[in-house]
Amino acid sequence: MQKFKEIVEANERFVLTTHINPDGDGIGSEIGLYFYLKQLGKSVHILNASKMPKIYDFLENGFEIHHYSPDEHEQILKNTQILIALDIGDYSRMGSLVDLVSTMNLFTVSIDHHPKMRERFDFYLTDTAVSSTAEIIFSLFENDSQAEITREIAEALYVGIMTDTGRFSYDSTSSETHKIAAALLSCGIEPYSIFNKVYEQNRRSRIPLLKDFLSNAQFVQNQRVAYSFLTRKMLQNAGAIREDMNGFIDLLRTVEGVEITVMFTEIDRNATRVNFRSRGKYPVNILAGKFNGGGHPNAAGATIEEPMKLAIPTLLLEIEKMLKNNKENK
Ligand SMILES: [Mn+2]
Repeated sequence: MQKFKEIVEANERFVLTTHINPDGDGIGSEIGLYFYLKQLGKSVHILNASKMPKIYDFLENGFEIHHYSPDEHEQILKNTQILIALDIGDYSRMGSLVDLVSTMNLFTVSIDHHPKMRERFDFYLTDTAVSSTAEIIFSLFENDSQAEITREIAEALYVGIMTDTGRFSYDSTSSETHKIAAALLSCGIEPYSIFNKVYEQNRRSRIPLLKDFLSNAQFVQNQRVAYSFLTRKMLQNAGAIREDMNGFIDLLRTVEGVEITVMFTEIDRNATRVNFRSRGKYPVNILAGKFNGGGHPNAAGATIEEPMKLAIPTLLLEIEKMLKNNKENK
C-alpha cells in the first residue's frame, strides 16, 4: 500500500481500466479510484476494452467511462504515465488495450483480489483475502486523510462489493466486508434503490433465453455436475445480448447434490466461453487454469479455442478426471 501511494504521489497522469466484460466490481472500483485520484489533483481517464454494461450506467455521473478505441484514445495513452488495471490479475484480460499498452513505455499497476496470473504488470497491489477490489479501493480512502468518500463514491464501491459477494452471501464476505458496507451506507446511499437498478432491470429477451438455457441443462456424474449451453443462434432468436445471461449459471448451482456447474456459450465458430461455479468441494479455478483461464475456487472462467461441440466433451472429460482424482486421494 505504501509503495502504491508513492507511485501515485510521484505521477500526474493516469489511465484506469478493468477487464473485458466488466462487472460491478471492476466498474465500481474504477469509479472509486477515479475520484480518489481526482481528489489528489491528478489527471485521470477511464478506458475500457468492453462497452459499459447498461445496468451500471447510473454510476456514470459527471465523468465518462470511455469504450476504448485505438484511434481515438492513442493520444491519451501516450500522455499517460501510469496505467492501473482494476480487478485484473491477468494482463491479457485488458482485452484490446493490450496491443498498444504492451508496446508503450507505461508503468502498469494491477489492483486486484484474484491470485496473480503470469506476472506481467510492473507493480501489484493484491489482496486475495478481501471480497472485492472495491474493498481495496475503500482502504485507500481510509488510509488517506486528504481523501473523502462522497455519496457517488460510496454508491460505486457498494455496487462492487454487493455484486462480487453475491449480495453478501459468499464466503469471501467477512466481518470487515460488512463494516465497510456499513460505512458506505452511512454516506447516505440507498440499498434498495441500488439493488433495484442492478438486479431488477432485466430485459424481456432474458426470458426466451432462459427457456433455452433450462431446456439444455444436463446433469451428469451422478448428478454432481450440472451444465448447460447457449449458442449464438439462441441469443439471436431471443434478441438477447450477453448481459441477459447473467445469473443463469447460479440457477443450476442451487440444485441439491450439484457440486460443479458449468455454462458454455458460443463466442464464434472456434471459441467457446466456459463459466464455472463450485459449491466448495472442487476448486473450479484449477479447471479454468487448464484452459488458460482463472478465477476463484468457487467461480472461474476460461475461453476454450474450440467449437462448442468439441469444447463440451473436452471439458467434461477434465471434470471427470478431477472427480476421479479426488476419490482416489480420499
Ligand atoms: Mn472482483
